[in-house]
Amino acid sequence: MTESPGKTPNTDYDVIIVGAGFGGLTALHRMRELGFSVRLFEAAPNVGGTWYWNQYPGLKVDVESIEYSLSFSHVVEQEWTWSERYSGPQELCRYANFVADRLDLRRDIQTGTRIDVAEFDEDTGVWALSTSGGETLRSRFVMMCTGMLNQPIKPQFPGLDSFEGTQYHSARWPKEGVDFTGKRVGVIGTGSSGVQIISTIASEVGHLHVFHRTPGYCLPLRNHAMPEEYSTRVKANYGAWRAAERYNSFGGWVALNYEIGEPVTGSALDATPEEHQELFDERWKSGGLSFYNVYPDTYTDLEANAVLSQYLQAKISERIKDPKLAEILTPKYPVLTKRLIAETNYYEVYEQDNVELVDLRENGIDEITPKGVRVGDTEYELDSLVFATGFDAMIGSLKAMDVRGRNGLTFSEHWDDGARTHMGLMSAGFPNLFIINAAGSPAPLFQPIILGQEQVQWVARLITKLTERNINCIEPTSEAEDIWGGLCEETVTATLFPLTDSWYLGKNVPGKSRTGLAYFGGMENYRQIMTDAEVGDYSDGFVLSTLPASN
Ligand code: NA7
Repeated sequence: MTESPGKTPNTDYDVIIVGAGFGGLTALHRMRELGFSVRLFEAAPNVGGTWYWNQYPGLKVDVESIEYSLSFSHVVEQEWTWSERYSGPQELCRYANFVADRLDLRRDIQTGTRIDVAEFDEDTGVWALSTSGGETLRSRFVMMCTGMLNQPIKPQFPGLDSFEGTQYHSARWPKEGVDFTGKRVGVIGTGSSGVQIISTIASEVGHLHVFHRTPGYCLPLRNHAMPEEYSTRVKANYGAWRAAERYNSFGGWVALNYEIGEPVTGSALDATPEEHQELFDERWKSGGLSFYNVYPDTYTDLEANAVLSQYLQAKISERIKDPKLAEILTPKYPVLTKRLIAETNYYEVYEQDNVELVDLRENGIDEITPKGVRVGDTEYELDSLVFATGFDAMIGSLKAMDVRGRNGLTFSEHWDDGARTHMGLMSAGFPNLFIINAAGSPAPLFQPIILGQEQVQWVARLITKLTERNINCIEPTSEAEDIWGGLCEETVTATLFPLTDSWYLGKNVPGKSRTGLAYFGGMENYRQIMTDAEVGDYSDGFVLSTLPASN
């Protein structure tokens, strides 16, 4: 092992990274560039993170692939070419593998190795991480790149384990695929995962029962092969494109596609109905999630939001022939307050004779039986049951891990009543441990790859400065966590998001608190807060100390 600039005695690495998604690969590359000794552990057999685990039928990334990609390497940007406008998990994993190989990251990545326990030693300020392979490795710093949508949730319906057919969760799909030909299949959940699965398997199954509770705003993805001309043009101007993406205002889901122009900056209420129509028609035609970048006040003003909600409700109703079904499937809540769903021919699926919608709005699922699913007096007999019921977002992956900070404190305990972080980057009681793209950050409302890159850069500069000054321990204060939780609450209250139950607010998990889950103040403000902390030498909300060397 090479001696790095800040090598702590009796440690194996300066930094251990957990998770080989895009955040983890970014962190590994950056820390290595700076000369730190670093090792990345990944439970899955290969890199790719969420795209390794989520390989359900029909899955497509809902941000253009050319945008949903890493921007820190000119070589990677120029040498990789996307085959589709919106790629599926296989291509995203091929891309992650390309990045790992091209940047020679693989030699510092240990796949197929879960971190079972991470334990902080208060005397030395060093973390000891025990792996599923039986090793224990010590490092000064830990970067948790475990993802914001990682820990699947399955509602605990009575009789869940009695089902005699096969069960699947969208987020843990078998790599070899599932053959549903001629089978009676039930899908529970109609978020992005459920909608994409339903649209894809409907033509293959014998009979499909969709157990449907809340209708979402589902919009055509309009995926197609990547035009060479477009790819060449973006590559020639990648720098400017990335800058536009980084400095986009509220939503941050820049629709960097060739069919639409700049994001709109004015109020929906100042525009005429004709202007609304023209803008929305253009977005509709363009496809994907380009509606995230219409009038900014659609996020904050109910009247402005209604302009867009009504447009999309009408578009959805138009696509459904049966008026009763149209009524059930047309969303009523303010658009954008729950994630838009990108789909291909979703509503049209309900015209098929083999597809049946089970309306759960009034009465939910009563139980899972050995033969299927019972709702009220009706038992739906099934061969297979698909749970597309989402994630314990933002906090789930760390709560599920055995991470023991000061006095053995775990995230499960510390975040029992909401996420407690300072700036979505660190938690009190967990010194020298950094969280990327998760709790307390703007991750749900910004392009997570960009956010991850900026957080990694911030952490990398911090570790460099500490090392130069021989400071070996940093930790936020509990008061700073209170203030950050308050700011998260203040920023979300200023928006329309609290009007709708969603994973953004933890409302998809019974009993979960929304406190501190995410920062809703926009990426520009978040970036300024990160800069201020750095310029202020981390004096606000962090405690820096030097512990004796652990010889
Ligand atoms: P989501 O968006 O959280 O969707 C979960 C779905 O599961 C949603 O339709 C839920 O209905 C439904 N659900 C959850 N629990 C139940 C019960 N008990 N009964 C019936 N239906 C239930 O998860 P996805 O995996 O689709 O997408 C997550 C993100 O991944 C997505 O936003 C993209 O960013 C990518 P509900 O709406 O709660 O009524």
